[in-house]
Amino acid sequence: MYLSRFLSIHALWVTVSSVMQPYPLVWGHYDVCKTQIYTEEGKVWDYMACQPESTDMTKYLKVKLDPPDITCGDPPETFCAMGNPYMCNNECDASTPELAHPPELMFDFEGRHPSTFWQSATWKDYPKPLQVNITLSWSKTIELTDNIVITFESGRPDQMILEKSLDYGRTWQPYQYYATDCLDAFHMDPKSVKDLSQHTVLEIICTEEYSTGYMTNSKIIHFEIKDRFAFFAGPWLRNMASLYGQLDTTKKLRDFFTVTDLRIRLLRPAVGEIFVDELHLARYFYAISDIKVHGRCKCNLHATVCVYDNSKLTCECEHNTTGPDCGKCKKNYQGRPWSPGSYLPIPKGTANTCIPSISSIGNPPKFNTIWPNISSLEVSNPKQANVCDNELLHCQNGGTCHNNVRCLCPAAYTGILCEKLRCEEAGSCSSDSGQGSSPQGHPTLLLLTALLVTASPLVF
Ligand SMILES: [Ca+2]
Repeated sequence: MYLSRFLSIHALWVTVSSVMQPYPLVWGHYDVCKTQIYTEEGKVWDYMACQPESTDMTKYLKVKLDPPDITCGDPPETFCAMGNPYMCNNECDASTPELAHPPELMFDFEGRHPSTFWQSATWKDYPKPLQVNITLSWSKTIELTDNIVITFESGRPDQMILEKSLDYGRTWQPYQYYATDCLDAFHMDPKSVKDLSQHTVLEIICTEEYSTGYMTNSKIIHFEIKDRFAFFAGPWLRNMASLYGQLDTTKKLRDFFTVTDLRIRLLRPAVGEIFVDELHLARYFYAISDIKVHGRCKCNLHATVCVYDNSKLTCECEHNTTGPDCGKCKKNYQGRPWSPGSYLPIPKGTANTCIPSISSIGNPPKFNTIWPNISSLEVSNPKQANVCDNELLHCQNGGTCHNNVRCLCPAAYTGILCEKLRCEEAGSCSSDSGQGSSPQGHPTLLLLTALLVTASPLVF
């Protein structure tokens, strides 16, 4: 008795299911999916929201160039030196390793001098535009966690568009336009990320910040992820609770930082002058020494590990979820609708584990029938089998939780958490049912907002 009380008072955290990983400052914890704890009931699992560590995603991508033969050196050609358009005896030769500039040199280890870089053929077909698409594909949804940084070895392009895809390259949306003259190139007023705000953070802008010509020192182009985070988390990203809250409740914001592919569309090389020097077209080309993309596998807060196997990234799903992004419940764990984990409440979040299917733990419940006590069934984890409680698994729409096994729903509602309108199930809702007074479409959002407000005082 004494021992059990001792254990319950000093809850003993014994087993960590996942290898503890150092977490980047920018995202905080969420590095453990579950731990075993001792309670008076014995050893049970305690589940938390979790996500993989943010890492260098260029190790896992496939790169594709369009046109495919746009890399210089086949046949060998000469080009002018950076900064000296009249020294045009540099050679690119694809068949000589020391003189070749293949695409993989955009992703190799940098820090050496001189830099290694990919280079395009020169603009010898002027005035036909010299355009190159560089597509980076992960075959997996990933979430960007840091700025995309592209380092040029040539001058930065006069016109460029960074695009993203969320559907493995089927459709593309612009992420940011880059030009020496936004109005002229894209009919857009030039803007900087600093001109945006929380309310306009998703606006797609054209920036002139990164396109100044040939002779300048800076070679870098950014797509500013951190500046966008800072609208919610403050300039030093200290108020992460605020950012997490927004990501949890605003799908558009979460999707903004999520990609399966990126595409760099190089539309016009650095000219640096008003007119193209037609006598020295070997001055004009694109060369990129490095591309940085930091992010993590999107696992819907149901995994800390993302494995790279057979050239493919896959989440190692916990919480009885499955699929490449842990986007559905495992077979026999369909006891309630799948939902992503939640960052809230800070710092451990909510796992939203999939629970055993009703058919797998006994007879399906009927309305007005109390479920049998689940702990008496053959369920290995009584804690996991909770259908509702007063902390995280709230019954929705005014329902009350009965013995943690069933929500008693108001007459108009049904579903395991009273999340569905009864008329909807019967197909007899009038057109305005479910609107207005019913929060049926957004119970999670309301719950999260409530958690957010109680979790910490937030400054937006
Ligand atoms: Ca390189």
